[in-house]
Amino acid sequence: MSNKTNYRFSFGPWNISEGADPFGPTTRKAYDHESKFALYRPMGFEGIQFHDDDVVPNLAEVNVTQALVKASEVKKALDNQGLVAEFVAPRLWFAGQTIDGGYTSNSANDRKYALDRTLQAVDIARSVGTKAIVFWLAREGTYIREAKDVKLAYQRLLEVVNRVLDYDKEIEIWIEPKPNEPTDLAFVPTTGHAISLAYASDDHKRVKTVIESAHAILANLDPGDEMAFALAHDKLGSVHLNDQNGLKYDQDKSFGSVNLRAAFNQVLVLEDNDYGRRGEFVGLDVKAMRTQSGFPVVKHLSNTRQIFLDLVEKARSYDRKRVAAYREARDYEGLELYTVQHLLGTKSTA
Ligand code: XUL
Ligand code: MN
Repeated sequence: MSNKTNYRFSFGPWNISEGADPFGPTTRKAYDHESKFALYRPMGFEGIQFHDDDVVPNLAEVNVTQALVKASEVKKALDNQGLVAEFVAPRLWFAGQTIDGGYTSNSANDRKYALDRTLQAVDIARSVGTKAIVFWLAREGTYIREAKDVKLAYQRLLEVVNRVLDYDKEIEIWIEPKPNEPTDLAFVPTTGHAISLAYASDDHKRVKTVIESAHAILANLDPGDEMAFALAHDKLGSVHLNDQNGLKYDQDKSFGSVNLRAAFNQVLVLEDNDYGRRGEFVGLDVKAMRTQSGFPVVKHLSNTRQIFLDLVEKARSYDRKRVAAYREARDYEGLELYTVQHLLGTKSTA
């Protein structure tokens, strides 16, 4: 039943972007990185999702101490604005050393770079005030499968998970699965893979997942079911709500903008399982359309938050007794009409 959670929302600064895609340049001016923080509270957000170099923008040019000083300064700035860091994710897909992946690269030197950068991201996370790091395993995979020994790759991933758990006894690792892009064949493509990796680790309670709607859809899976699966294992660290129009490139569309019913079912799963009661965020990962003008462009964020809240209302007014009766009678045709009319807001004829 509905728990009436007051949801807390987060997004990452990369969600305010300049409109570039692989086929064309930017269409909007860059909005100053630090000024983005001031946009959060007025729009109803309090959590910031960070990459390591969102916290320390010139990460490659500063030493370890300077990076941590910067992270503590960012924490102070966040405290002053009533904001919190939700997680820090090591960005292991930009530097030359990550061209063949980080933890699963065929180069030992490059694997060392990835591990060192990850441990530094743990320190940055702690300094900016969060105990969560996200592994979005962008380039951990291949363009052709013969390029890597897959079993060895999974062993290497597990080794890194264990190294991180051992390095900081309080840190949590949230693995964000994605089946493709930028690689063709990605390691850890689904929630099931992420959770298996968690259970194989030395302290599975500290290894969870972030489920992004679009990533689940790209794996031809239902995002709400993926969330339910993670919740059944108490392993839903966070969600990245968005939408995706079929099996294409990663679109990061506004939540519910393609498949409203699937979005409703995601909200139902979160509502019915008291998601958020321990402070978990409703995270967004959405991209504004390239055609959108303005400065800064943020409607896709406020729209997604609003669509989520509208669907929470729909979830709370969804008549569970009626649903139970349809289930009992195994009248799924009736249940379907009731559900669709409930979403449409039309008078029920079911
Ligand atoms: C990429 C993606 C990332 C992660 C954080 O598809 O979703 O932005 O959420 O690295
Ligand atoms: Mn994401």
